[in-house]
Amino acid sequence: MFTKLLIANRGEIACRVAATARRLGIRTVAVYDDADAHSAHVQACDEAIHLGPSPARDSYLRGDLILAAARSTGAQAIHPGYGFLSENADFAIACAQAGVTFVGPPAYALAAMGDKAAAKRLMTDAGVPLVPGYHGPDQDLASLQAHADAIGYPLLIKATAGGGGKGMRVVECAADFAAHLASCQREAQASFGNAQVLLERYLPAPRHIEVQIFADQHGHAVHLFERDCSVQRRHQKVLEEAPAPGMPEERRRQMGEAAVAAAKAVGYVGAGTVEFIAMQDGTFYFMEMNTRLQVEHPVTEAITGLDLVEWQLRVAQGQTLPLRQDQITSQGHAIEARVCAENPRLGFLPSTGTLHGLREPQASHFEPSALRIDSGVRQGDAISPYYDAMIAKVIAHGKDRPEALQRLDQALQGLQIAGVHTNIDLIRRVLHTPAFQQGRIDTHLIEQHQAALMAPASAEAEALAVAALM
Ligand code: MV4
Repeated sequence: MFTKLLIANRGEIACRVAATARRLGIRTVAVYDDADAHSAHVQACDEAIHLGPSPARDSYLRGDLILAAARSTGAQAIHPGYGFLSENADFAIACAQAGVTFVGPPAYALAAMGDKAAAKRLMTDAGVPLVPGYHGPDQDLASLQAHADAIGYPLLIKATAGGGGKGMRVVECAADFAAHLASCQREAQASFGNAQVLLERYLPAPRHIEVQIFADQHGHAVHLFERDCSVQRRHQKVLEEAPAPGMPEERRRQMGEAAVAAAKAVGYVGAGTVEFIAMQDGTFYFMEMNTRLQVEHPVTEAITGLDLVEWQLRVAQGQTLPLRQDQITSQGHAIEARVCAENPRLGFLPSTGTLHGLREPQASHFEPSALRIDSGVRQGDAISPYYDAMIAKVIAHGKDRPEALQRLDQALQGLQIAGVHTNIDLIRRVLHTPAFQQGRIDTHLIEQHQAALMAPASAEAEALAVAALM
């Protein structure tokens, strides 16, 4: 094992990685910007190095400063968390050149999966199912229009350098294609410095089901089951659960095998997520592969009882995977809610300010593992406009889905936050919709229930909420 790890991130994920490192006896180095000098992640680590001012490009995205911090503290490895430098192939290469272990996949896998068209071509060869579409090199209007007409409408134009919903256009008919293509290419060029696009048949109201995979440096690859992340708002996930509601065992096996085939096709190493979209009839297609540990990894940890950060650290040091596929099992149901500082009544505008109050619900003495709260902020901290507005991830586990949902609802009711607006009320309303309760979920659920989810709370409920804060 390496003896010192630099954590190139902030907030809850930096705290999360530090907790596992501490448990394994690895010393930790935090990095921080001007605003984070006294933050939770700095206190969670043994040492800390200041990077620079607050915009991430001057601090958490400065690979050169982060490598200098690793050198000056003697850290042998860097865990990038998620976001920031976690999927940056150039940074992975710079780490290798500096003789520091990057706790993540090899640069070639980051590059291969970062290009969504190249990733899809790889998957075709590996026999992983793809949405009918065009992922080739032709990029002129006439060729793309011909490919689009052959695929049929409605179709989607996606930036090959995009992902997570950025740089996407739905085209309803052939006559609209040229205008949407031009607008998508402009946005792709401006956002990613790359105007390349791919075309796909548009699938209405799909489910987002992703499979957690792990691979080691010795050619072994396994999956740790799936997560259903369909409940989202404008591509921001709101609720994530495992296993996916209503998934038959046979399809779980097929998706798991497809995800492992995807990982093997790129020679993947480390933790990864293979994202599929699934139709209501169960048909599923490869969407993209995320080459990092994801925000929602705790639901997988809850059902498998495994520590994914520990696996990442073991794999990064050249150890073989701790378990074979037949030794990985799933128990019960887990669900995570992302509690964010935002104002649903103001179009989900980030709600910045001081977190005057933060009181977490108590875990049960009898079922301590039924509730987990991952947070990187404390009472009195500022919620700044610079970074994402997530205050906490609340993860509940139960013997089955109804028990997990009930425990999450109860935990959210007991989570008291003052000083900023949050989406807690919205999440609890989603949990109470009959569609969600029955597991009839898709990516349009929040949109479809917009009116009921956004209606002002009754005077009585408001009064209770206010009383609870006093
Ligand atoms: C799609 C789709 C429908 N048809 N592709 C959005 C994020 C990116 N990872 C994939 N996305 C989609 N791709 C085809 N061919 C609908 C979505 C989509 C979506 C996917 C997952 C989670 C939420 C979503 C919300 C809107 C659209």
